[in-house]
Amino acid sequence: MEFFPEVAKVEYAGPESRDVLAYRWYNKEEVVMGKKMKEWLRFSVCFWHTFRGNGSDPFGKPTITHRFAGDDGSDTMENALRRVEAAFELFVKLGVEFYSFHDVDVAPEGKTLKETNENLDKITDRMLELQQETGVKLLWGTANLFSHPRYMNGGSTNPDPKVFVRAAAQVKKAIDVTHKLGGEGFVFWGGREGYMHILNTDMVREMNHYAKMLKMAIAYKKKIGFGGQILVEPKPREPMKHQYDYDVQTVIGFLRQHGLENEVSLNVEPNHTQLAGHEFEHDVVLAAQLGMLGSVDANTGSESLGWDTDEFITDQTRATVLCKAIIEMGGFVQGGLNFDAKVRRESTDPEDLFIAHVASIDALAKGLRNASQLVSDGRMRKMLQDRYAGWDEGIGQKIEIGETSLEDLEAHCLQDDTEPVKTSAKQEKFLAVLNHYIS
Ligand SMILES: [Mn+2]
Repeated sequence: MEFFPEVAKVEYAGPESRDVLAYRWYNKEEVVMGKKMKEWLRFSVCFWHTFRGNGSDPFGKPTITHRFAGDDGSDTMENALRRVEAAFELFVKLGVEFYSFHDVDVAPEGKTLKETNENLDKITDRMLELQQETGVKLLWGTANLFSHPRYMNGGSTNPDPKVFVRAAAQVKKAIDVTHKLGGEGFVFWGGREGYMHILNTDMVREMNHYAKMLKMAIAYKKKIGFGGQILVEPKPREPMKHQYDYDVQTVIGFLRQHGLENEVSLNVEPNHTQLAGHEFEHDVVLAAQLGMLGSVDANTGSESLGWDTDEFITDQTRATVLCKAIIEMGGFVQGGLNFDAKVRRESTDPEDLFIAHVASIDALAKGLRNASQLVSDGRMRKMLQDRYAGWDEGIGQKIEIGETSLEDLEAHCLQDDTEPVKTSAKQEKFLAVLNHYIS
């Protein structure tokens, strides 16, 4: 059975094409800077928005009730099995190599944990067969510890240990099925790991409990021989008023506090970065430069809105700076560009799902082409090196290698008490040069 009969397989048609269901820039086998485009970009479709998103918002009921032909909108095993078939049809038609999912996206929850686990086993057995039939692989799996009412006060950070125990059982099972499916990662996104009010919250105790959960997950991963990376996904707020995984710098501090910095990488989502008050690319660039960028949830937000809109990236400048960071870190090892993005509530045609993915895949493919020129020309790198050139010699170099004390620097200053020469930061020149690579 065909689940999306209105859409054919999306092919590369070249830059002259004006077809929104063809790739103009994403030619997956083409080599760019020594690697195939598909190896640089490692595109992944997320299961939750694409197959479980129904367009509902806090003010309105679902607008998208039938995602694919034969979707009866129910949360039954029969519909869940149809849904995974439809999902793999979409992955193959888009030509993406990877997908991602939460446990509860793919299989209905039962009345007991045992029943829930049995449902998950059945569905993931079929997913494994579909992976083998199509060659599509699992980028990462995750446990949803935020939707069910039991998690309203948190999963790993819940004041009630009984909820922590239930969350741990769910994490174990989700790691098991991720391992079975050969997943390249397992993500912790702490949507409810935070607080709504500081007066009723023991922050340090909650964060320590969260570290305990991560440590148990790492121990279990090693015990069963799961080779995927463990990832934490920062987000500052929403649904909670404050979330402990605020941004990349906060999470790295937390990981180092608990000795987890070599065991856990970061799954960075630009829309979350924007909610933390940073520029779109800030967290991607920082995590990449610190060697902690495991994967990216490729999406963007709207500056005019204060919440997580999970939009597909279509902007060329954003796509280019994102790909610049990926090229400069040498590409992903086990991560990729996962479309944690959704079509709008008002985009109700099945083809909209395809058009959205094609537009973003193409924007990022063009971004990769732009960034490869930018990086290989080396102009911007030279401008950056020149700005810091003082640190490569003399007193700057001595400070960097730790050979100076405050007394040394006072003596140095007394010897040469001239004012530092004012040096332009050249921001406008950097932006002008960036634009030379965006066409
Ligand atoms: Mn995400």
